[in-house]
Amino acid sequence: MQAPADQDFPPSQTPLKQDSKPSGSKDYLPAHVRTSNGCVPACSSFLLACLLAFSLQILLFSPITPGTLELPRASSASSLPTNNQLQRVNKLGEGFAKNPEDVCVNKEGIIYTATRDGWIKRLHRNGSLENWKMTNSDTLLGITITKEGEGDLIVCDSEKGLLSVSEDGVTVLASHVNGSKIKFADDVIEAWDGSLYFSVASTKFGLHNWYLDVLEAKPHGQLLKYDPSSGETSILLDDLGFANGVALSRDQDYLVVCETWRFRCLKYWLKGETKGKTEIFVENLPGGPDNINLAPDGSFWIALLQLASNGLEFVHTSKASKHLIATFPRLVELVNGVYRKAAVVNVAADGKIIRKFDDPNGKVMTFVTSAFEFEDHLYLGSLNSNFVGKLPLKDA
Ligand SMILES: [Ca+2]
Ligand SMILES: [Ca+2]
Repeated sequence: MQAPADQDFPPSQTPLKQDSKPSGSKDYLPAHVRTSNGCVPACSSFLLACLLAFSLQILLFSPITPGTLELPRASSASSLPTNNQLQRVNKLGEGFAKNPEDVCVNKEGIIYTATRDGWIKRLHRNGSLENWKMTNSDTLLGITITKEGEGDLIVCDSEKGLLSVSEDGVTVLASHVNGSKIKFADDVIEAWDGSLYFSVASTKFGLHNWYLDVLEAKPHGQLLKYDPSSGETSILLDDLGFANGVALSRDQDYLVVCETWRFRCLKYWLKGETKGKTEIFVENLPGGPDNINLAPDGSFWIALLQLASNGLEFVHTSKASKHLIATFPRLVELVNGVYRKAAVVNVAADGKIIRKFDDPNGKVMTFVTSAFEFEDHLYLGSLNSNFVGKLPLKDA
């Protein structure tokens, strides 16, 4: 507010009004805050104390020590036109497949998924849905079928580690690495030699707190290898930004591992002169990559998560906001965009994005976590659906 023209006060000094006492008087206060019993200063102090206590509470009880997250920049990939294709899906097993995070199809065309109620479910070609094997776990994530779609099913359990599921039952293959319990196993793939490559999304946070890893934005992810001949598990890569989907190239000369909150996927070489080295496969994706699957033509299908809500992107560069949200988990739903839309991209073996399918306003599908191509159809898993989506690719 501007002072009247006939008054000239230094900017730091509040003008005295007519009823004010002279400066230096013991109980001097501007008239607008002075009261007869002096309760306003007490109230101000109380409010200040409350604010300090609130801030301290947030800092002391915040479960994260945040860094800042670099959100994807505008690019040709982010400007791929929206096309509502994911709104065209047929809903398989609707009502009987709770949050099917990952989907795969075996050689005979039987669809497998691991659901939140602990069942490994199978969808047969005739449309029937079978509760196949019970794992007694509500934290199942990525799956794969061994022997190129003809063997057993391998499942990542974010509590127990790596499980093998066959007609004979459920076996834990790997639960520890270097003496530590494997936490948050996320996705797995088998190589021709029987080795199982799998990801650990976070060694710090669990499945139910996964978004805290995004808010913290410090790399706690790993790529592990299980050797079936020795039964040993080893760490291949550390310090990954939420290690998620894993897939092998068509020739199995490299493996791709997704780093969700880095919006990129890495290529890890398994053969040749560059064996053991990593390079970027695709970066600046228009969403956080979740599961990835090799397509029959040698390209890859990657499900993308909307990690930031529109208009609330600033949260990811403000440490104070991150502390506040991490302390009050209900706020997570507000800033997390995964329940608002869905997208999958098809990326060529050279890392170029070929096409994108989406549901831009979450009308039919949100939080799509997996896309698996089989016989000209895409099978879609989601952490917010009670069905497996089936999309015909021929006219998409
Ligand atoms: Ca998988
Ligand atoms: Ca995943």
